[in-house]
Amino acid sequence: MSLAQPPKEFTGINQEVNTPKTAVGWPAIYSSVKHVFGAMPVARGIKTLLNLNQKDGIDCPSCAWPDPDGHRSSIGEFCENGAKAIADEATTKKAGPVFFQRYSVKEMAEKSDFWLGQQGRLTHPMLVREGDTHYKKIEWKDAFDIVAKELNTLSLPDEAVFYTSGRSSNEAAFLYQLFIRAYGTNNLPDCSNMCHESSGVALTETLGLGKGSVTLDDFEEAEVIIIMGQNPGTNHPRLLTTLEKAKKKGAKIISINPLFETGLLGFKNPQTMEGLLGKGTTLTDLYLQIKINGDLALLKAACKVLIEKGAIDNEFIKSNTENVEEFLAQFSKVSIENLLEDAGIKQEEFETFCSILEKNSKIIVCWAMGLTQHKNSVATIKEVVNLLLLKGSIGKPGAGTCPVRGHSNVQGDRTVGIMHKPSAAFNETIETNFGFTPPQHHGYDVVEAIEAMYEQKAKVFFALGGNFLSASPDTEYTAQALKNCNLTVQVSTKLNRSHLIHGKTALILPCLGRTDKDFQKSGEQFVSTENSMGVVQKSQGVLEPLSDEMMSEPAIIAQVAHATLGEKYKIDWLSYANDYALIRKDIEKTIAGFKAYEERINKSGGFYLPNQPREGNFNTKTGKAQFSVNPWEPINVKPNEYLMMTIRSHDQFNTTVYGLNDRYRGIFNERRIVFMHPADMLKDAFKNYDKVNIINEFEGVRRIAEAFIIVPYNIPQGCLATYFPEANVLVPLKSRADGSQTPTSKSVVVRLEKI
Ligand SMILES: Nc1nc2c(c(=O)[nH]1)N[C@H]1C(S)=C(S)[C@@H](COP(=O)(O)OP(=O)(O)OC[C@H]3O[C@@H](n4cnc5c(=O)[nH]c(N)nc54)[C@H](O)[C@@H]3O)O[C@H]1N2
Ligand SMILES: Nc1nc2c(c(=O)[nH]1)N[C@H]1C(S)=C(S)[C@@H](COP(=O)(O)OP(=O)(O)OC[C@H]3O[C@@H](n4cnc5c(=O)[nH]c(N)nc54)[C@H](O)[C@@H]3O)O[C@H]1N2
Ligand SMILES: [Mo]
Repeated sequence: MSLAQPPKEFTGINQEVNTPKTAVGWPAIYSSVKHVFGAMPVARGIKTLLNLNQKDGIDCPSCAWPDPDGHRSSIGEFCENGAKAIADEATTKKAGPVFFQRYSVKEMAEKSDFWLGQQGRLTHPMLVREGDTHYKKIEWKDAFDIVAKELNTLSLPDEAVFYTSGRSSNEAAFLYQLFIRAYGTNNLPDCSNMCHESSGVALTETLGLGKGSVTLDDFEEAEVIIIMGQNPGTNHPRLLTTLEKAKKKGAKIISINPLFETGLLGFKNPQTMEGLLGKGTTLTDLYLQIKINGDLALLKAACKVLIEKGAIDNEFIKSNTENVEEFLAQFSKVSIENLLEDAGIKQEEFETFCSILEKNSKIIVCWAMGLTQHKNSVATIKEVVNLLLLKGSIGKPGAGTCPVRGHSNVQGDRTVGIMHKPSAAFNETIETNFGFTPPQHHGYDVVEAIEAMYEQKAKVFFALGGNFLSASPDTEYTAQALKNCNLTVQVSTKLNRSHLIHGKTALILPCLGRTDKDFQKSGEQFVSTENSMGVVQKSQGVLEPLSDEMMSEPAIIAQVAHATLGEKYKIDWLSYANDYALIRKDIEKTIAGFKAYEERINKSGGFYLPNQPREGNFNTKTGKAQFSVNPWEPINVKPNEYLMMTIRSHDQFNTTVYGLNDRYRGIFNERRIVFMHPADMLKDAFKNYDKVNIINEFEGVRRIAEAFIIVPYNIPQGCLATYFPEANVLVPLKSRADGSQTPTSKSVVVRLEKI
């Protein structure tokens, strides 16, 4: 049995065929209450919830959707899944030294991800060495010495890899990258490489900034909002409130998704009487049930129609864009019928789609992982930009790009320097401000880091948060990569599988989370984060930490830096840990847009970072927005194969499993399932709930995910869906998005074998 994957045991599926037509409402309130008060005493629960997403409160760690700039509801500016994230972090259960004495590493690895997450907060630094069966408690000082010694004995700094997950604060992330660069490497893979990297690349190349261009206010002015490849009912529930408002102001909502996701169909706002007692608001006006990866074909077809009908903004195109001639020239050879066939969209629905686009010009396109995790993701997102440019829908109120970020500070981490490909200008600023020459050559991203560890070119793996093993593709290969390391270090709040599949020596360093109070020498600290729309805001914990032995992320990083580099440079590492204002001061010196950081962050609600595309300015080489030509090439799927997407259930946060249900999709008590169209089941002679193994053979390597249950579902023919991380073993490390290297976890070619 492989211990790198969750156990292959069934928990007993229960499928509700009639899935709900509205999201949230009472069931969501019930679920929030159950999770929060199941994990902690009532007073602690109430205190945490009331502070969530309030100005000066805790920035919810669950997603990066922004909070309203103006009024915030005093009874609760949070959602069901925010409540679950908080319950997970603010639990009073502890996984301390006694817990680690009780369970060997092997015993823990045999447990499910759900079980691992239920064991409580990590409270003490723990160490396991080669040959040990159990993690043992270690003093902090000794832990820092182990890291420093290992880093200082490597022949080159590039033999170390430093991962970041998107929950870290700006302060922690800035200090971390400063230490890593001073140490001498750009090996800074981060969760973004598996997430919105494709958006960053596509938007930088076309519009000059790798971030979205809209604010929440734009949603109230928009005429059309397109939601592509995103399941906000589960992953960004507060977006539903924004959509409801937009809808009431007359916006048309178009959803493009292979599944009829409940959250996109209807919404019962839990903060209004009407929402709780009435029928709720119907959200989507036009639902296009696209085939997996059909988006580029659909967008291209729509561009062709808009051009033919003359429904484009010639004035905008002329003054703001480049390459339009090349872009237009491709359409003589483009066949709409073929594109629609590939996308799986009916002619009639396509015409409705085009007529909505034809008549309106204030268009916002939102997207998430359904667009970013394919081979052609960068091209697809560039096609989104093409469509918006044709309509003049960028840089004006009510219109623009909206890549909806995942982790609550994934955008901020990048802004403050977590990047494996720093620009020459960035390196220069580091040199000027900190007196050392940072490495100029680029470092590893996630997939390159895995390869380097596998090939033993990298020997130390350090993670600031996250669950690298389970989040990464090709689980078995990644497991071997981690096992090959001399040292793996995890700065974490909760137990996960990356603690159990580890290097020859491994450390767990327990840190404070967003909900925890953080006292340092200069007094109580706060941190700051940047949301999906570029608003930087304060986050302050309100709960007493469960143990005196937990350290904050900035303190851990400062200590590691001090132990490793000592006085090598004129940087007083430990002073940063005493007072985070000093880190903010250095962020202000180094990163554009943070002028008067300390003053502005202390103002209620925070501040917006500059965003040129929002103003209609494009920081590309020529100062113009770029049209691009993105050829459509369907993925080669043989007759006995399927295209499979790996998605999130309603009861998980990435690799953290909160429960076994996926309520909106009608699935209860099971995660090892594969959604399949009944006609495909008939074709392959499968019956409901048959058990299968799923196989991928990319580039001749056989990958197998054992023991899944077939669930009949309304999904396009030829397409399958499974949950991440159970199916990550099938995602080939070498199958990546062109231009961004994001693993193609939404288009895995597989076949099924009955067991
Ligand atoms: N509660 C909760 N909140 C979260 C997270 C969580 O796990 N739980 N994760 C956070 C993170 S890090 C992220 S990145 C976001 C993720 O947020 P999402 O991107 O919404 O998450 P996924 O479950 O990956 O959903 C992808 C959606 O895209 C659709 N899809 C898949 N392939 C295609 C395609 O080819 N075309 C189109 N048009 N649609 C497609 C799927 O049917 C699904 O609805 O959420 C963040 N928020
Ligand atoms: N097949 C497939 N794979 C995917 C995806 C997919 O859709 N399909 N999605 C990808 C995406 S979008 C992402 S973002 C990645 C996510 O990859 P990661 O960010 O690496 O994974 P998470 O599951 O979010 O990490 C959870 C762990 O973070 C730690 N943690 C939580 N809060 C804190 C904190 O405040 N500080 C610290 N130091 N640690 C903390 C806890 O120990 C917890 O166990 O996965 C990617 N992998
Ligand atoms: Mo993500």
